[in-house]
Amino acid sequence: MHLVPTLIHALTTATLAAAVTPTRRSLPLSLNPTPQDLSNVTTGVSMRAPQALTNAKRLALGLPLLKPHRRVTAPPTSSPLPPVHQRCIVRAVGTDNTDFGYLSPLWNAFNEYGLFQASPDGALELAFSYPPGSPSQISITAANGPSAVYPFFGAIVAFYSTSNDFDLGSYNHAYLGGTTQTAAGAPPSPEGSNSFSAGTGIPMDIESAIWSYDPVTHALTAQWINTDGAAPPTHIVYVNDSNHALAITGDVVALRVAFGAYYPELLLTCVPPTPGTTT
Ligand SMILES: *[C@@H]1O[C@H](CO)[C@@H](O)[C@H](O)[C@H]1NC(C)=O
Ligand SMILES: CC(=O)N[C@H]1CO[C@H](CO)[C@@H](O)[C@@H]1O
Repeated sequence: MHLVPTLIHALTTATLAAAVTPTRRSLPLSLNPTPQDLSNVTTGVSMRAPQALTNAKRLALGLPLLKPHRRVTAPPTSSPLPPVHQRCIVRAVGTDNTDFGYLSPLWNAFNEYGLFQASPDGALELAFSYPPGSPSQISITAANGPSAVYPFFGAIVAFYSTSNDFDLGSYNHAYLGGTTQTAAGAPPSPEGSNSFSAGTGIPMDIESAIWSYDPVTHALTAQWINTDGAAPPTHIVYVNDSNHALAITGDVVALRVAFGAYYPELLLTCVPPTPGTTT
């Protein structure tokens, strides 16, 4: 998997040498692979109405075929109380109080969430159910997301991460995009189906059960699980350059230093879609 970054790195080193902040290894300035990685593949994945490539198209493009999806059912709950069904839209505010508005249901060019809109109308609507209380390790569906093939608002290990593990001092990170479901508390699922991989043909590991929700404050927070099952620090950042991507990382400062950009850290809330509505 890291052959590809190495190749691209070799091709771009000359142009980047002057611009990159010194780190333990020099990185391209973009969190995503080069746009060339999207060539050919994007023909079937429009930004406005992204759709997964059919296996027929993937064959024609020389991409690996998608595995059939198996529906993962939630384990039975012993709670006698009926589950709470929540539908809400995502509001993003920087830790410095910058208001970024509402998360859009559209993906960026790499099939990641991270486009924002000022109006709550038509914003990305999340849907999830949980036993009464403050749920954690939940998978959340993007009810009006771009693709029913990747229905979960999940995390996709990023192209330039050196491993699947987050830690203080590491810029390792994961994009937020469309994923399939992974089990609560599980380590990254190897090459799980996801929107980024569908758009680029580059397999990446995923986790969907990363979310905690506070029904009182509406706070939506993320918790990554490392390969050894540990729960590292997890922060949400807005990659607010040409990437227009949301990502999670264990160390915001390390990420900023590695990519030479002051990416804002975000606090997300998931609020009722229409003012006054309770769900
Ligand atoms: C990203 O956000 C930071 C913090 O608000 C800001 O300083 C920076 O100019 C923004 N970058 C871009 C490319 O807009
Ligand atoms: C069918 C098609 O669009 N092929 C293109 C794939 O991408 C390469 C590199 O950008 C082009 O040279 C091909 O024409």
